[in-house]
Amino acid sequence: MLTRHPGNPILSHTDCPFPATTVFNAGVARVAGRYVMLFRNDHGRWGDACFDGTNLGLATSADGLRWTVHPRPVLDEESARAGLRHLYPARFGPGFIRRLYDPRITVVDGRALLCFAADTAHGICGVIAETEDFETYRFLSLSAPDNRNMVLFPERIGGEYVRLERPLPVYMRADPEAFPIWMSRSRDLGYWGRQQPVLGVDDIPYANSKIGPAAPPVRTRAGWLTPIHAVLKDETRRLHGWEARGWFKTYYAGLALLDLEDPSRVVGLMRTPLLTPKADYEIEGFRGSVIFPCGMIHDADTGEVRLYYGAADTAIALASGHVDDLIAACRPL
Ligand code: BMA
Repeated sequence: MLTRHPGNPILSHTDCPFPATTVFNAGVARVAGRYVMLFRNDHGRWGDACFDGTNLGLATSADGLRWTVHPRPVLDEESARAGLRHLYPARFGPGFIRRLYDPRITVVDGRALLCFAADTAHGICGVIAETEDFETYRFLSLSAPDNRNMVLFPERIGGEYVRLERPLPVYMRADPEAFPIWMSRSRDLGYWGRQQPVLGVDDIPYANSKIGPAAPPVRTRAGWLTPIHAVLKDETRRLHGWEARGWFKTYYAGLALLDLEDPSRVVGLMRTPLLTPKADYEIEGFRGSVIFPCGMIHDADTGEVRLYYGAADTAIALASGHVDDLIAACRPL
């Protein structure tokens, strides 16, 4: 369904002009005629399972293939905390944000919006921020813990902003009725409500542990084309990786189609993975056998769909296919 780019990985720590160790899970958008990428950088010692910190780096490109990394990270634990203090002046002291990661970019009504996960003193939260230049950010919302993997739809639906998200306690429940992927709506990007469950682990034949939103959905004639990540855990199979505790989870990319008017309705689903880890750069790294997409670009003129994904929590890779094949692969639930 998808073809891996022959130049993969398209970006890694060696491309960064600042301390970088694992560079992965990147949000990508096309803005004002160029490609913009925000990526996660865990920095520390190569091969060491403990990192010194995380930040988000910025890269730009004319063709979405060859990237230039901005000289400095654009957000780190401290600048993200400062941004949140500006939004909610009260309580966030030094060390409030321990890690920030998995950025996703969506342009809605011409506004570039960033969602990312923040491990905080209170638990994992989803943050939404707005930017004009991708170097400075205005923070708009912080979710209550525990929630992450937020992705925004690129249009308002029924006049409202819509996001997919993955509250953590839900996926931790062994109940097949528990749906990890949820949706919520907002009129102003600050107040979020009308939450609804969307998709469960039991819907995904190749997952047994957790699933979550991946890249922001793109509009097609058949519905919102919506990538997900899906996890299969097998404690009898230790996978490659520097992960000190041992690593047993394979992360696949999967694909769903959501109804254009009511995206809580799943109208199509791929029953097999969209991408399975098998290239060297997907198998070897900090956590081997991980494919984690955070960016998808649809070229409406050619029908090409590009999926940007983190490979083995170590580098950024690209695979592409045709929108018609992807739609055809999603069968009704
Ligand atoms: C998830 C997130 C991702 C990561 C994945 C695999 O829980 O932390 O950032 O890519 O695990 O390690």
